Amino acid sequence: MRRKQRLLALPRGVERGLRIGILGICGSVLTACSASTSHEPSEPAVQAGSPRRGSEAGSSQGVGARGNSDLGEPCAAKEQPAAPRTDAPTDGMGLVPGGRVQLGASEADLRKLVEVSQADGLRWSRADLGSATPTRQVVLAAYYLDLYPVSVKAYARCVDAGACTEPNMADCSDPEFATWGKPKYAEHPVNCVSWKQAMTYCDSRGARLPTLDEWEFAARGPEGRLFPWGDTPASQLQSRVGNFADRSFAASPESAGLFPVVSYDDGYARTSPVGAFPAGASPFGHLDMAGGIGEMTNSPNFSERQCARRGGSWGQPPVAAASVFEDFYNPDYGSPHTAFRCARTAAAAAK
Ligand SMILES: [Ca+2]
Repeated sequence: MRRKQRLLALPRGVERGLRIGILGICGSVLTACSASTSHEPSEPAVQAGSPRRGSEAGSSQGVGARGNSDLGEPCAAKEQPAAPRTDAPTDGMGLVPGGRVQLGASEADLRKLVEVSQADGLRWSRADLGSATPTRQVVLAAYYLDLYPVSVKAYARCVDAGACTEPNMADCSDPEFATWGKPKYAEHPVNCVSWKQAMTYCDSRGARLPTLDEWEFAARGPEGRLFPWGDTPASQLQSRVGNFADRSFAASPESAGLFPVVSYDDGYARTSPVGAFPAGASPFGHLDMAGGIGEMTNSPNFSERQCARRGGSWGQPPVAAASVFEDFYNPDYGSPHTAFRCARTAAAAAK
């Protein structure tokens, strides 16, 4: 029942991705989606049989074309030491401090999400949200994370250098909404890329995809905010904090009446340029972690047999941008609602 309701609530492209996703790699090897980050589950504990998650995933040394034959399995952590770095990154990353952190959706968070969804006319119940992202204590090493999702322009540089391959429209759930190959989208996130392409891009910079734990902590900070900017949903704010299924989306042909029309209007019916909403910055200064486009992590999802995606999308309502809202992607296929940013373990943490 819950799955059916979620499918109805998600945009067209995501629905198709979900249907395709039944055969996803991660689901078929779910028990192999392992973790090396120390987890200490708290209330409620992760269900028996749920994947252990979060880890150092495929770090590497050096920058430049490296080939991608050793990226590991989709959303399955590579058990290898982090590559030491001797300098602070100069390629648009921001530091996230390590330590013991509390993650996941508390019962209070879940009640708030229900309120947010109902305020936006969705009428979701607590049962519709399931467990969202279960609460857990995690020890994270300090890491750097891209301040923005990877743009088309940035990805094109990797393609031009011969280290990356172009997004494959044949494997994109809705190529009509792809940002690749369209000059006006040069500053927008590159979408319609697979997990392997994302990992290859990050690897070319001596980086990797973030784990779900890393992504969530960067978005919520030590206060455990529901959204990067705080606990107030976008539709109840005066300032524009991100790109969601808003009034602009509702006026577009692709909206197809999927969601109730909210009062919020960010001005974009589809994707938006990276960094367009500085008011939506996370506690550590990262942008676009809510709305805009869903982001890959290199961790399996909790209750769906796919890889974990977070952050909400231009084609999802504001509630889906809550940092604990459970969503996922098929690693084998691209989607216009999925992009990525890269992470790198900080030097001090790698020693
Ligand atoms: Ca929008």
